Amino acid sequence: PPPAHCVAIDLGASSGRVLSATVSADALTLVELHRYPNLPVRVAGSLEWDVLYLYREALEGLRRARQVHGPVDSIGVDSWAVDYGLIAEDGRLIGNPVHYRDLRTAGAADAVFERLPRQILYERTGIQHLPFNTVFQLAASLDAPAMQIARELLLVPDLFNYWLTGVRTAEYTNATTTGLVDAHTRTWSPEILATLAGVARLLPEIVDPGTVLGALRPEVQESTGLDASSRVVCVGSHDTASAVVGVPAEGEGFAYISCGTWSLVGLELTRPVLTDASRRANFSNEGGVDATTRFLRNVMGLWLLQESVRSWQAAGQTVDLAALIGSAATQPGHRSLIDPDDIRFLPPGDMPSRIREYCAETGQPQPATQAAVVRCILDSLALAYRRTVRQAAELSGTDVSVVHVVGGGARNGLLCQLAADATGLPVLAGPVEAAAIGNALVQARAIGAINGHLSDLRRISSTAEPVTRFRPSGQERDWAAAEARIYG
Ligand code: LFR
Repeated sequence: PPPAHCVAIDLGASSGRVLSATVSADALTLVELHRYPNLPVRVAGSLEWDVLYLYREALEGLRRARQVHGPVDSIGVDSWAVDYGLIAEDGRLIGNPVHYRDLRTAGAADAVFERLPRQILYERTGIQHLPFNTVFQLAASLDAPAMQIARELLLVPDLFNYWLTGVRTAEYTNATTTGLVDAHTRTWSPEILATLAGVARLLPEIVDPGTVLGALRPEVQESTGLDASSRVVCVGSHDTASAVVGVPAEGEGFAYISCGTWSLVGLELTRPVLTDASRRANFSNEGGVDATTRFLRNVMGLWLLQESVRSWQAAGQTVDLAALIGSAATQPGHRSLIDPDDIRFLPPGDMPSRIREYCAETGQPQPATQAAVVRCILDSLALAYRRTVRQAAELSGTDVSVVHVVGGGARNGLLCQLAADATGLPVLAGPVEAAAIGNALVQARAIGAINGHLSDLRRISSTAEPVTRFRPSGQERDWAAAEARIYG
C-alpha cells in the first residue's frame, strides 16, 4: 500500500500538538503542524480545562494538515487521562471538564474505601492510588447539579472524537485509568459502580484502540477543508498508551520513562500484576494497546520544573531554561533531595518554596538559587526513576537491561544522564513526540496501511527520530546512599 497520511492530535497537560505522520511499512516521518499552550483556568473556586480552546486549535491543526498535505487518510486523538466532560440530553457539553489537580477530590477516596476497601479496589482494577482517579472525582461530585442532567460521560479524547464524528465511545486504554474498569473482564466493574449512584448509566460502551469510528461531521469538514474520506480512528487515547507504542525498543527487557508533565515509569507486560506487594508499592496496571499491560507508577515529573519556572517568572525573574539546566549540571549532586511524589507537590502554586520547606523538614540544605532548585529536582526525579524501575522489575519478575526515555524529557540531557547514573542502565533518549508517533501508528494499522505486532510498530517508530544514548558513569554507591536517605 502507498504511505498513509495520519494526523495525530496529542493533548498534554501543558500544550496541545497536531502532527502529521507519513507512515509506511518501513518509515515514519513526522511534521509538526500546530502547537498551542494548554492553560487551565481558575474560575469560581474551581480549576478547569479550557476545552473549547483546545478543540478550536485542534481544528486549526486539521486545517493546516489539509493545506500542507492535501487529503488526510485518518485522524486520532490522545490526551492526558482521568478527566471527563458530561453530555446532556441534547448532546451538548455541560460545563468544562474539571482539572485533575482541582482540590474537590480531597477526602473523596476515603468515602469510596468505606464502601469498597482499597485492597478490593486494587484487586479488581490494578490501578494505583492517585487522589484524582476518575472514581474519586465522581465520588466527590455525585450530588453536583451537572450530574443530575448528564446523560453521558466522555473522557477528554472520547469527547473530541464525539465532536469530530458524532460517535460516542469509551476507548479502552484511557477507560482503565478511571479506576472503574475490571482488569480481569476489561469492562466497567458493576461492583465499583454500585458505590457510585447514577454513574453506570453515563458510561458508553468500551471499544478497543484500532477501532475506526467514521467520517468527520459535515460541520468539521466545512471548517477544516477535509472531506468524508478522512476517517477518525480510536487510538490508544491515553497519551501514555500511545507514547509506549512509540517507544523504539528493539527487543524485550526494556523499561520506559514517558517524560512530560508526569514521568510514567515502568514496563510493558502481557498480564497485570495484582499482588498486595504491587498495591503497597502503588503500581498501576493500565490497559495498553494490543491487550498489553502498562505496569508503571506515576512520578511527579517535569511538573516540578514547569511550576518552579512559572513561580520565578511570576516574581519577575527571567528564566533561560537551557542555561539553567547547564548551570544545574555544575552544581554539586545529591546535596538536597526530595521525594517528588510527596502529595504537597501536586497542586499548582509556588514550587521552590515547597521544595525548600521539604528540605528544611528533612534537615537538608535549602536550595537557594534557581540552579540549585533545578539540580534538586532533577536529582530527585532520577532517584525516583531508579527506585521505580527496580521495583517494577522485582514485582513483575522481569529483567531490565535498558531504559527508554520518550517525550519532552528526552531533550533534557542532564536528566537523561542522571537517569542512566541512577538506574545503572543505559538510557536511550527519544523520540520526543512518542505519543504522536504511537497515535499515528495505531491509525495506520487500523486503516490497513501497515500491519504487524507492537514490535513491528516500534521498528517503524525507530526511523522517526535519532535516539541519543547515555551510559551510566558508575556511581552506584552514591545513588544507593541517596536512596537510603530519602526512602529509608
Ligand atoms: C500523562 C498522564 C498520566 C496520567 C496523568 C493525569 O500525561 O496521562 O498518564 O496519570 O496524565 O491524567
